Amino acid sequence: MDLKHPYLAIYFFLVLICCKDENKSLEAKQKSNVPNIIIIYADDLGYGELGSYGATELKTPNLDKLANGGMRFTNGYSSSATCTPSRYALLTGTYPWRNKGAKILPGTASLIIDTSQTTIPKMLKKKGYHTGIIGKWHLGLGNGNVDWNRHISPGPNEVGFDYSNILAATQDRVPTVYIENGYVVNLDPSDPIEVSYDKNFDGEPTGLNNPELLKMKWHHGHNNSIVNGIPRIGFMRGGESAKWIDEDMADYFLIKVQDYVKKNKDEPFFLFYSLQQPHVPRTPNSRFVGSTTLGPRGDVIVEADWMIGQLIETLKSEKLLSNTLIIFSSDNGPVVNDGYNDDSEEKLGNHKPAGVLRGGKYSLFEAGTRVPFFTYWHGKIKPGISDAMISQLDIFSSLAKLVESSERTDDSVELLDLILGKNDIGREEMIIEATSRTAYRRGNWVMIPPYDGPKKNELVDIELGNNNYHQLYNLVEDIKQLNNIAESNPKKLQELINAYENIRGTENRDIEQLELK
Ligand code: NG6
Ligand code: CA
Repeated sequence: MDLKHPYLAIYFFLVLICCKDENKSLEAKQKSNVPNIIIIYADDLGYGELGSYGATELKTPNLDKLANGGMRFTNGYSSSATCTPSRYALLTGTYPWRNKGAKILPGTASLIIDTSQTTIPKMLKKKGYHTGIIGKWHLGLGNGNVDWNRHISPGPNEVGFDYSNILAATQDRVPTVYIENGYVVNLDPSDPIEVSYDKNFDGEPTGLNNPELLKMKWHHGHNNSIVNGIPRIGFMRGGESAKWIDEDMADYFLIKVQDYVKKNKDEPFFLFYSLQQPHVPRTPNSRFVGSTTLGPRGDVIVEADWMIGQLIETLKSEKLLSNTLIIFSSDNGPVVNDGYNDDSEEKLGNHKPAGVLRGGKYSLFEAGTRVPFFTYWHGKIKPGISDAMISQLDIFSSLAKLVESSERTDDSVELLDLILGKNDIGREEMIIEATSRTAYRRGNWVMIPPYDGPKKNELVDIELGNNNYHQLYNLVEDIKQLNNIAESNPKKLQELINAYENIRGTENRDIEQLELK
């Protein structure tokens, strides 16, 4: 620029001021135009558990209203058949098998999301969102050897959440306390918490040794420390005043959710409402006990449904409903007996948690990862049903597009138009995962490589998908995966193996090829 020329310099100065102002007003406009975003994430809710997905033995009116009033996906998937990997993938937009740490974690595990890694809340924060997580975390906390009596970090607040109020791992794992922004809630410093997954603390009762103290009996695992009459995984001592009451947990988180919405209603907010139901131990509040004929497992699904109804009422009364995009899904498929004798098997009756699908939680068959998945935006998304393939991985890039962020991740396909019901084009292929094993879906085809290990987990009564030969299914002709057509379709099989290895690498190939006939 020739600043020797005074008029030219003034001109550029004016242009600069103008542009700055324009940018500012654009930013302000964008801020008010983007919707609030709420992801509601159930824990172990299967494909067949909602009325809108065909359930007949229990009623889920609030979730059905959203599912039927929005885009309901029949081919919506979690990334994994267990919790931690699915949550990792959802928040980071990255396949869980790329991170060796993304497997079911004990309550003392370190944080598995790198604090320099991109996440949905980080991406949204850059676009002016306030971000919060309320409910289950299960992605690890700290860097090893957490002192539960001090500030616990890194955790959700270090990977993008402005506000967090969480349970560290699962409802069945210690520590059984709420953690708000890195601090254990209601902790009395004179009664410090100690946690171990290796050995019990001297003199403390356990589920194994003190069955007389139990109000819920364990079936497998779950026989360490006893909290609130329920035996857990892991040992814990102290922190008496901070221990949660399981039957109040849903109300506790709902109140936090409602407070969060009210407090942040004037700015765009992103809320990850991470439900603990219907994971074990199933502990419905007394208001919901007996609300189904299915025992506690059915009752907590109805409880969760009621909580969502209350959240919708709050959005309505705060006049936020038409400016809030809601995404609902589940972290993995269903399991009936996951370690406690809670009548769930005895009272299951005609309820089919997995719907028509084969397998369940922990399984490479469809029920492991194909889950309820719908989007709702009052007045914006036209009600519809889509058979297009969508993974929870895709939420990252789709939300980025929605808020005009240029961030994308390699594994996350941008499917904003599908999510908003503007087209019906889903992803073409994906890897699914179940306890470190992976399979591949493309179009209507799914290929499961050979795996060692039991065909069935007898304790939870679920077929895992393991076999010593390749499996190939056409999901449109055979949604139940009963006819393995690998042998009669060698070309198709090879095509899928190649495509699978293209993404997954050949890491598993030696075992797999060995078994390939
Ligand atoms: C398993 C637990 C199961 C559940 C699961 C995690 C035993 C025998 N089983 O190890 O009860 O807690 O881990 O579930 O301990 S998830 O949904 O968080 O992945
Ligand atoms: Ca789960």
